[in-house]
Amino acid sequence: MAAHNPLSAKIVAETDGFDAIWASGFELSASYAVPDASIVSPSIHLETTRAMGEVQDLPTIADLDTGFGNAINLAYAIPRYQAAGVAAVVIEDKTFPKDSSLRIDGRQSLVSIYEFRGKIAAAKDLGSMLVIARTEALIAGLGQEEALKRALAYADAGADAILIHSKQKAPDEMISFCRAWPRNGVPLVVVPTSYPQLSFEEISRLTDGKVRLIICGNHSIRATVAAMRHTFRQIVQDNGIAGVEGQIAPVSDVFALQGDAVMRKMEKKYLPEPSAP
Ligand code: SPV
Ligand code: MG
Repeated sequence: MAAHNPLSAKIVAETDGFDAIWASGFELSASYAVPDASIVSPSIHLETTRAMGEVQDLPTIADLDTGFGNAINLAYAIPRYQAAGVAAVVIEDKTFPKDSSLRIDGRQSLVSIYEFRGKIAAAKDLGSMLVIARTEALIAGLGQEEALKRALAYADAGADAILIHSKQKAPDEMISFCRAWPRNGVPLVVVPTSYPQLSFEEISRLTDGKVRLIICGNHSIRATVAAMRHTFRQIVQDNGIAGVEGQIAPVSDVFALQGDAVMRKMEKKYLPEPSAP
């Protein structure tokens, strides 16, 4: 499940049923109210990813987009994300600066297979986390043959898994790619934002079990936006805050998410009463 800050990561972790945090570039960009187009600075990206890991224990999958430039930029980034404690990184074969895959008429240009293999090699050489190589061939409209060619080359270059992204409203091209994928030893990853009609079980069944990771790419920020809008409108409409009281989290819940229990223990231990010896 996607997260965009430590609070959302913590809420993902406390929801029984998710295996990992998706430190989504789309969500992080949206949380700064800027496009998902390599605009958020790498230092904010790294710091937010690190801070997400600090408050909960699920593995974090870092969305490194294009790797902040070429293979050299990525080579410098990888040890920093390793030190930040991430379990896996996703790198995509778009040119830097990237544009959002979901954007209608977005700028979708891809680097050469040769160049992207260098990025996979850098990520594998300089870190020990899993490297998920993401091809945007279907997003760029290049078709299944190109997507398979790229994905096979990325698997040969050492990628631990392949993320195949599609923004078609029907899941057909994703399913077709997965069925044609010949490397059962290299699992596939999907982000079903555009084809939400399939359950996770259906995705697994329709892809012959080759999809082993399903990323809910933006459901944390979209839930947040919808909830805030609803609450704010009602407050204005009611000309008061009483009406939303039963719909929003109690302050005690927010205290709990802030780790109040831990601070109380520390207070007892490290802040003795003035009268105590
Ligand atoms: C993200 O969540 O940042 C992703 C998935 O990369 S998508 O927005 O669908 O490209
Ligand atoms: Mg992204």
